[in-house]
Amino acid sequence: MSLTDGEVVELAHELDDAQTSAHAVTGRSGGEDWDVASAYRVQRHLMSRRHSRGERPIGLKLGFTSRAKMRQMGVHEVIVGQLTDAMDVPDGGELDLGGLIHPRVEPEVAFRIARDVDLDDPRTSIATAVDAVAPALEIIDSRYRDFRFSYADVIADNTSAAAFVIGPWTAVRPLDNLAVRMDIGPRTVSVGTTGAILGDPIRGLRLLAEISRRHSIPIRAGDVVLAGAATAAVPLTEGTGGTGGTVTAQVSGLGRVSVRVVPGRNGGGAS
Ligand code: 0L1
Ligand code: MG
Repeated sequence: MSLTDGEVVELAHELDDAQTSAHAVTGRSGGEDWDVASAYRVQRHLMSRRHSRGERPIGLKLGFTSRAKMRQMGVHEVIVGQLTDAMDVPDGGELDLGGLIHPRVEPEVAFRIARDVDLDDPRTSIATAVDAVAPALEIIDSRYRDFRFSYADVIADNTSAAAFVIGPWTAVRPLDNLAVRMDIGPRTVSVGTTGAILGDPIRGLRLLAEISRRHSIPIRAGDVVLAGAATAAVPLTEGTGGTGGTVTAQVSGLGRVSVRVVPGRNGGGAS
């Protein structure tokens, strides 16, 4: 089912308000899915609203990149979201939980895109546009209550994107089997390998180009691309030590990236 322009605008405003007020909403599907093209239209409208408030687009992210997560959601395609400078937390900096609803953190790898990618040229290989890779952390924060959403819902919600941290950029190298570990404070909370990201994170770039072409999402020089999670996301709650500790991801051969989590200076906080 395709949405009307009015429905697209209404849903984008609802999701944007949920994000700015840190209050969760219910997905529109009530269990039934709606069409992916409409979902990317909602995402586009949502992002143009954020851009008009002064946020600058600085990259893209892939989601549902692990086979296990795809199976769990009954889908066969990754999803693409958009990053802005407001989501960018410096390596070693602070993540304020105040404006977030129920954040989770996941260890990732990131690509840096050196030149604009011409998505209309069938010979384009986005992998050749990558000039550096880095360890990364992504903080996801679904605007839907209890992270309950359909495939289209989560695309409309900009794939739960909330914040990200990029570690030191380093020369491009094989990424198909690097050990990944994420710690919160002294505790290791997840371990995995970059192979969990589509067998090799580089594969995500071709899928990114396909989806970006289909839904008119530009890929520009200087963009950061989050390739997807190497392990399950971990809630930033008291129980995980994630409301006051330092989260560190270590990717073998790439180095480490960290962020200090500070509980809700703006009065809110993880629930
Ligand atoms: O980055 C991701 O893989 C998350 C995609 C959205 C699904 C979720 O919120 O768990
Ligand atoms: Mg992610």
